[in-house]
This record gives sequence, structure tokens and C-alpha cells, in this order.
Amino acid sequence: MTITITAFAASPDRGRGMARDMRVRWALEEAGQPYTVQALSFAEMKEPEHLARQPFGQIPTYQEGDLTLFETGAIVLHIAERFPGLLPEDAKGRARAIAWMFSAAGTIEPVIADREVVAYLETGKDWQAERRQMVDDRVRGRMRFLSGRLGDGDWLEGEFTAGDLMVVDALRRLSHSGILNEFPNLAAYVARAEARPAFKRAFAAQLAAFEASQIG
Ligand code: GTB
Repeated sequence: MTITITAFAASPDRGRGMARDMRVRWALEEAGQPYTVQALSFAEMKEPEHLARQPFGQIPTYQEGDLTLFETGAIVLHIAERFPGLLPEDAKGRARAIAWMFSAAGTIEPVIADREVVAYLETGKDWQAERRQMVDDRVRGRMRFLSGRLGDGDWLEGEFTAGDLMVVDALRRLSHSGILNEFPNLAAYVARAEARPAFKRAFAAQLAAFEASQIG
């Protein structure tokens, strides 16, 4: 059955793989599943046809036959449950991997995303610098615990899982901040994940889509 995802017609990150279709593409590549991409303009994202897929008019979405999904955590979990390769075989290992997926979406990514709120939406406020410091300290606090938990392991639960995929994709948003490099094991963890062939294929695909959008 054909899998179709939606993504930005021209990603504002200019192909750096920061938009959230990246994690869905990556999960599909890990699972060895081909997919097609429906590219949407910002205007198309807010039209009824897309709002029926995604109630908040955002990308990405996932369509497979008569199943339409939104929210990347739910999409990646669906892919991981539907196809082998992203969740451990044993029930307890699966549950722990899923816990990390929730942790990425609920505990790790929100504090990282706050940095972008400060940078893009709070410019010109006389309290911006103070808040930036506060938000960065919160990020460092989360990273300290995550770093302690990962220790010298390759992956959070022994083998690579959808939990690592979601956590790494959230951590990638710190790549240009310098914060990740304060935690060498986390920087190495992200680099290890980005070296996976599936990640590279997903990254190349979203970059090619951005480059194509600039041509015509
Ligand atoms: N919780 C939802 C999920 O995980 O699916 C969040 C989806 C979401 O934030 N989608 C964003 C979107 O559609 C794109 S990924 N935004 C448009 C809107 O809300 O109207 C977030 C994103 C966008 C751009 C960059 N960038 O340029 O670096 C990075 C991340």
C-alpha cells in the first residue's frame, strides 16, 4: 500500500532537515518502506483539505490506504509497530523504547523548541537575553540527565530503536547552539545516529526536495 507523507514545499530551513517530516522519512527509511511526498505551500497547509488530515494545519502527515495520521510521535510509533526494525522484539524492551519516544516529544523537545521561541518570537523584548539564559539553562539541565543516562552506551536501550530516532531528531535542533558539544557523549550519540544509512537517505531526500523547489 502506498505511503504518502506531507512536507513543506520549500522548507524554511533550506534543506537542513530540521522540519519534522525528517523523522518520518527517517523512520520509513529504517523500516525499508518506500513513500511519496505531497509538498504543500503554507497556504495549502491551512486549507480544508489539509486540515482534514492535520487539525492544526501543520506538516507532516502520513497516509496509508484509508489511514490518515498526524503528530510525528504517533506516526513514528505506527511505522515502528507496522514494520520490523524500530522496536525490540520483547514486550518490556518495546515498552521502554516507546517511553523514550514520549520522553522525546514531551520532556526533551519542548525545552529545546523554547530556544526557537526566544530567538524568533521574542526579539526586541528587553527581557530576551535573561529569558534566553533561563531557557538555555533548562536545556542544559535536561541534557545533563540524558547524558548521565546514556553514559557510554551507543543507544538508550542497548539497540537502536524508534526511541533513539525521536530523541536524536529532537537533539539535532541543538546542533548549532554549542550546547550539545558540552555533553560529548550526546554529541557522539547524535553523530552516530546521523551516520546511519537510513538517516542519510532521509536527509538527502528532503534536501533534494528543497533544492528542486528552488529551481522552478
Ligand atoms: N507536534 C507536531 C508533530 O510532531 O507532528 C508539530 C508539527 C510541526 O511543528 N510542524 C511544523 C509546521 O507545520 C513544521 S516542523 N509549522 C507550520 C505551522 O504551524 O503553521 C517545525 C519546524 C519548522 C521549521 C523549522 N526550520 O525552519 O528550521 C524547524 C522546525
